[in-house]
Amino acid sequence: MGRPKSESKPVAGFGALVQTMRHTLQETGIARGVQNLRHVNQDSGFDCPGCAWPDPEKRSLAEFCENGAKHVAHEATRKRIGAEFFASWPVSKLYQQSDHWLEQQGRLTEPLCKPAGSDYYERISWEDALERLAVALCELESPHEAVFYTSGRTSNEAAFLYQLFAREFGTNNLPDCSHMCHESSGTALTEVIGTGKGTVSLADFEHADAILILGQNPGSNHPRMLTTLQAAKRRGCKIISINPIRERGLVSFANPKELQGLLGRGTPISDLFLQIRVGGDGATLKGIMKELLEMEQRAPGIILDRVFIDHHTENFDDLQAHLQSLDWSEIETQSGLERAEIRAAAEIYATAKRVIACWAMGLTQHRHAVANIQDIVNLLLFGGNIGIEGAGVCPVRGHSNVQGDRTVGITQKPKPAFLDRLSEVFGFEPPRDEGLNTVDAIRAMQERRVKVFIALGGNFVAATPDTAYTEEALRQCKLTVQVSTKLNRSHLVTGREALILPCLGRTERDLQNDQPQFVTVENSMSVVHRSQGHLDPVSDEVRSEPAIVAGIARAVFGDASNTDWDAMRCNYDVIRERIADVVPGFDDFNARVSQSVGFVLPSGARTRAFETASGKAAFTKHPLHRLEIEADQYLLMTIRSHNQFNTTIYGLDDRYRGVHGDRHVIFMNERDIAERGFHEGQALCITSHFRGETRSLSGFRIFPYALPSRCTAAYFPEANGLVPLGSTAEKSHTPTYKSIVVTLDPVS
Ligand SMILES: Nc1nc2c(c(=O)[nH]1)N[C@H]1C(S)=C(S)[C@@H](COP(=O)(O)OP(=O)(O)OC[C@H]3O[C@@H](n4cnc5c(=O)[nH]c(N)nc54)[C@H](O)[C@@H]3O)O[C@H]1N2
Ligand SMILES: Nc1nc2c(c(=O)[nH]1)N[C@H]1C(S)=C(S)[C@@H](COP(=O)(O)OP(=O)(O)OC[C@H]3O[C@@H](n4cnc5c(=O)[nH]c(N)nc54)[C@H](O)[C@@H]3O)O[C@H]1N2
Ligand SMILES: [Mo]
Repeated sequence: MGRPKSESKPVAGFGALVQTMRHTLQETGIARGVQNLRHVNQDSGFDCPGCAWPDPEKRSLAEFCENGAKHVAHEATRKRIGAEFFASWPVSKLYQQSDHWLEQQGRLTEPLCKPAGSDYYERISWEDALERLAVALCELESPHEAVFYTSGRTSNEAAFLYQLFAREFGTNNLPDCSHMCHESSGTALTEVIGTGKGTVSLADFEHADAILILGQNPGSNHPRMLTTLQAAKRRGCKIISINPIRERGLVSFANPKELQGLLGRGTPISDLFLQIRVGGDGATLKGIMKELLEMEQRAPGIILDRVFIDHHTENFDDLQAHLQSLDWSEIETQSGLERAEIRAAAEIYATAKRVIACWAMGLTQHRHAVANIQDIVNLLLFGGNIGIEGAGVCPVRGHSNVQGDRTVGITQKPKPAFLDRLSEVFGFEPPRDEGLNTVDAIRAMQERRVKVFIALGGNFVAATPDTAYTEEALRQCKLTVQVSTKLNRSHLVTGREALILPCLGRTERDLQNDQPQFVTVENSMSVVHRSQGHLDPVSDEVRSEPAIVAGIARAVFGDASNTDWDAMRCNYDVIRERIADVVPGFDDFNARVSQSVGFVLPSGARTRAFETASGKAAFTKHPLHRLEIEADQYLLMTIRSHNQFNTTIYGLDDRYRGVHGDRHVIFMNERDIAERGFHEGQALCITSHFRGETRSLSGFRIFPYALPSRCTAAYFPEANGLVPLGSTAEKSHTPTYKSIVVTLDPVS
């Protein structure tokens, strides 16, 4: 079924080492590079900005992966751009450049302003920049005309100050990248187990008998997870992968930290690979559960954990009746699998005493994402696989602090108890009405209900759906502000006036009043720990994110705030004390975070004390959704290559999938290609269809690939223009980036 021909070759190995060296030498040079890598994920060092996979308690000297090394090398790059660069590059000309080119220009070094009517960014002093921002905010008729976006690299300290500022200013308009990421996981889990977070720790992977990995490509996006999986495999744990693509990292892994690995000898990862069709997870999971019920009928009391089900769950009978009513042929059609494959998964599950389920964007970015994730929970509850050692749910987060940002208050829908605490501690009445999520914020800008857009990190215009519409929406604003480390597309699609406020990255030393500061982050398994950079800052002008937010607050409130913003800026211990006052689980924050491994935030689900209304975990039944595409239509998923961090493009190759020198490709099954009379390399126009609306992008070349029939893939963010803004997941409102209905036409 097409390429890649080298599918059997393990990922990582020597190649990973070569790439680490290449990016490090190219961006930072050897001295700065080595100094930097020495501190990644170490006790006194900084948290790798690559992903949210936790660090083991016993760290090795090189606790990073090839892609982590790329992220830090590109942040710590010696290349710099300031006012001189922007004097020779009008915004309209920069806009013509590719994301890859923009990334290569280097770090932003000074505050910049694009005045109304001008096509150029110019230098502006920090004082003037903050003053302009304050004036624009204070001129608004209502605080709800401002939107405060956050990307998940932001530290707990900066995020806490940012939400505090937005709420004291008077709005809950705090959308974040999580709306496009794991929102579906949070929504699904909160409903059924009473917490929106995962329930496992890294140590649980040492005890699991089986691990399910759904909709995730750890070989590229969470490479350190492969070391964990390798260790689990070596002690006999079974791994089941569920994915429309046989991602090579899920097939075999050569650990570059071992001699065997360097020599290219891999450890097989998956015992069973279920190559489902796009969106087939619900059907697959229901099939596995139906099979388990039939096994239980044949051997009662062996398969299901009846004691757990009786004591700790509700609605089991409903789900059982629903599963029994389903038709096997429908399950096979909708999952794209044969019953024997589903049975093989059920058999692994049935013989495992402890099971962990991991998932990422392949699950969350679909219309029925919340239901599908709840089916994962259903499956785990069958065997009592929550709240015991070696078992549980593991939504694998993307951005390195996306989970922490939420914990400290970045959300448009804060809980009343959180607002009550904020009010008591800071002495103001925070707004109670729900704010805008990411998709609604775009609509509000387009309709001019929002006039000022501020982004604490990220690349809003490239990450969101419907690029043309979103660009137009941002252009309606009076002022757009980006707090950033590096140039990206969101600096080039501006409101009438625009500001770039350059900030320190994770790798850099942060001094406030000559005192070194550190920040904290929370990883995917609820461990809060410190992060401290050691490199000289890229310029004297860049400021830390907490300092920038505190500066904005000072400029807006003057002396009218009860909060001592300067005290928090000068000493982040003070911010942490306030976090401890407001957010449960952070008692003795400063003392506890000084321990090298940090501390784990409490969660009832981890001990089966489910914080749901009934105190029980809930089984839920969801209809078996039929995929409805017409005879000439395909499903398109938008995925990451091995050489990008979200919208940041490091290179044009996708080594594990065999793509070189091009990102405008569409992966297609060979039979589908032949059926249409297409050929490899042919340029296609892709048109998406949603509620009678169409969106088209041209110039995507065909790359034959082993995908299920009628399933196709293209890269994020190149294909974002095809994602309909209105096509979002039920309940979580996450854009359906992984199931876009498209037609394909040759470009004449
Ligand atoms: N190097 C690197 N690391 C990263 C990132 C990066 O861009 N680069 N991004 C970070 C962020 S923010 C995130 S959220 C994570 C993302 O990490 P992933 O979720 O691994 O990233 P995606 O490329 O979106 O891959 C999704 C996977 O889902 C599969 N998939 C698509 N549709 C379906 C489906 O219907 N069912 C199933 N079962 N599978 C499906 C795809 O084949 C693919 O393997 O990684 C984080 N880490
Ligand atoms: N089609 C499609 N679209 C998607 C996805 C998909 O799978 N398919 N995935 C979605 C997901 S999971 C996510 S999380 C979003 C990501 O959306 P965002 O988080 O908004 O985007 P990023 O590309 O991660 O942001 C990169 C920019 O962040 C800035 N930056 C980097 N480090 C720092 C820092 O330390 N501080 C500050 N202030 N700025 C910094 C740099 O300027 C860089 O250009 O995209 C979503 N969009
Ligand atoms: Mo993400």
